[in-house]
Amino acid sequence: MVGSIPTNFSILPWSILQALVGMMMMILLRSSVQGAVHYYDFVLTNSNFTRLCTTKSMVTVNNSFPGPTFRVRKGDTAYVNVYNEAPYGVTIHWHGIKQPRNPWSDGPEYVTQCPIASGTNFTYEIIFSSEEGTLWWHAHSDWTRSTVHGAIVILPAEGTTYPFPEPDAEHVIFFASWYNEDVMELMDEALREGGLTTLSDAYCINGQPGDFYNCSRDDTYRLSVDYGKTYLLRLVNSVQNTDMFFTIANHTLTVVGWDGAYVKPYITDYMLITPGQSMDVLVTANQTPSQYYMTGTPFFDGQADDFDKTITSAIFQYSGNYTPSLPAYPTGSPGFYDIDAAKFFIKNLRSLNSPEHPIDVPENITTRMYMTIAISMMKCPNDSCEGPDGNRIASALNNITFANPSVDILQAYYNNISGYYKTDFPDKPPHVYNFTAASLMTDNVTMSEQGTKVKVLEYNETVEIVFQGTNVMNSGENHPMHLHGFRFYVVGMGIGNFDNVTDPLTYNLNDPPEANTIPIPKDGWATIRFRANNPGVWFMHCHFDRHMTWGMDMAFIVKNGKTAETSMKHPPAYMPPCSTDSLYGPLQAYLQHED
Ligand SMILES: [Cu+2]
Repeated sequence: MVGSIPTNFSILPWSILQALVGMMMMILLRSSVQGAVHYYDFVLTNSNFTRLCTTKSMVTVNNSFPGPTFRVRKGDTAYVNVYNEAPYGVTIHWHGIKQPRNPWSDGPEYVTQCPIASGTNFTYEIIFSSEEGTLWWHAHSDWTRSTVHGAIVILPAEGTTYPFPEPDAEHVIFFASWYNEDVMELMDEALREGGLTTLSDAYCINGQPGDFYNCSRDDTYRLSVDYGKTYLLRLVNSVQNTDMFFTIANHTLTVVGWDGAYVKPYITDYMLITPGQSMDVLVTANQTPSQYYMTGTPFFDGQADDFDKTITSAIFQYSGNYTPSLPAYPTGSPGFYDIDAAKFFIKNLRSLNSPEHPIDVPENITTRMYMTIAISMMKCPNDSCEGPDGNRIASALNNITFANPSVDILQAYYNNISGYYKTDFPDKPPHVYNFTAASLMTDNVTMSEQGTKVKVLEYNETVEIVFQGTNVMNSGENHPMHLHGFRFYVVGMGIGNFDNVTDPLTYNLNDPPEANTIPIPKDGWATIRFRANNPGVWFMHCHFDRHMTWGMDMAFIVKNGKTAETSMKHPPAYMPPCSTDSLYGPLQAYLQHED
């Protein structure tokens, strides 16, 4: 059974020593691990890619954009050896994989590890536990996620099957952004000047912008289908800063999975997927054989109107003999600003909650947090930044703008090294005001405080977080909040300021969906619950990269339980040292010290 699962990319040759070590580990692990063990090599290199008639050098894994998909079964373990031949330090995150007791391999830079320096390598141990469906991996340092990403397909465990009829075939549909310029340089410039970030030039499906862009038609991604067959499409959104609507002209979609958990089949004409989310959807090729566009359309609900207003496409192409016409365009695709369509889609997702896929929603809550999400500002020396009044544009959770420490929080916590983080992340916002008022530009709400603050949780606490979207800086928009180390239940969602008397009465505790990334509604709230049964250090942040780098982040420390099985694993023999920085070093800490 070991190594029996095919991969769609070539695995680089192992040295004899590595093979021997691997065999020994397999023998050792077979007694304790149920699933198979997989080994992959990721080589990060700079190479040339051309889109929109523009050629640039960018960092990818194994020279592929998107990077390799790997396929495992529920309960397997994978070892991924990352060789960093990029010119700067990088880390990789295994998005949505809980990594029980194993924060050492989670990946966010300066939270669980320091960057893998250029010219060195690091092996991640990825422990698949309850996840089933589609998840993904991506770089988690600065904006390298833009080009360093790929899908993870997690099949049902051996001897089990999908909770729906076996599809005839399956394909990954991977959304990403394309920038004509170097993304790291764009980010660097924006952060130095303290203003807005540059918009992307295109969106891509499986690395290709599609028919509606210059110089792209010849390479549009085509999905060949046979009439009468049913396909499982595994969608991932790795777009940098934008939610996407997905549609296939004339075809109905049945959503069956979200973030590596099954949902009750939901039939729809369109889907909404935010950066950070992955969704599984069934589509049957039951229309007149022809060509049909699959489209990825941006969804935007902010006031500033600053987003890339282009549409990516691919072609759902029937095999067989017919006279090809122009592909049909989806008439029911929601518009860029269709906030009702976005809300309607999210509200219809429910967990499967079946005997084979039960849920366990915490009911007796021991830790409650009320967390405001805001775009904010910080003072700049001589008011020299590009934000309003010469301030630096930032973002915050409970008014705290997260700063990366120069030694990662996990190492500082495990080795009891003081001075790199504080444990006073607040349980509620420091000021109460009308969070969703139409105009919120006064200094007492717009200025945030920078710090590296964590919230400490005892093992097995039951946690409820009410996220409160705000209109601070008149910049209300939805924020896809992502939690590492857990999958949480989304028990409620609404518009306006959260009312702690009436709004809990609307909670769904029967079949709330489980997710790792949830869009908090614009000028609204959402409530999540999880059990803190995974000891370690776990990052939580907005999955719009510009908001993440502006500081819309925090971390949880979950303490060990009383037994070895409820405690963190020991660290691997080698962790990347903190002496080497990623391209710009611990950027936010640097910014903090510039004045
Ligand atoms: Cu955000």
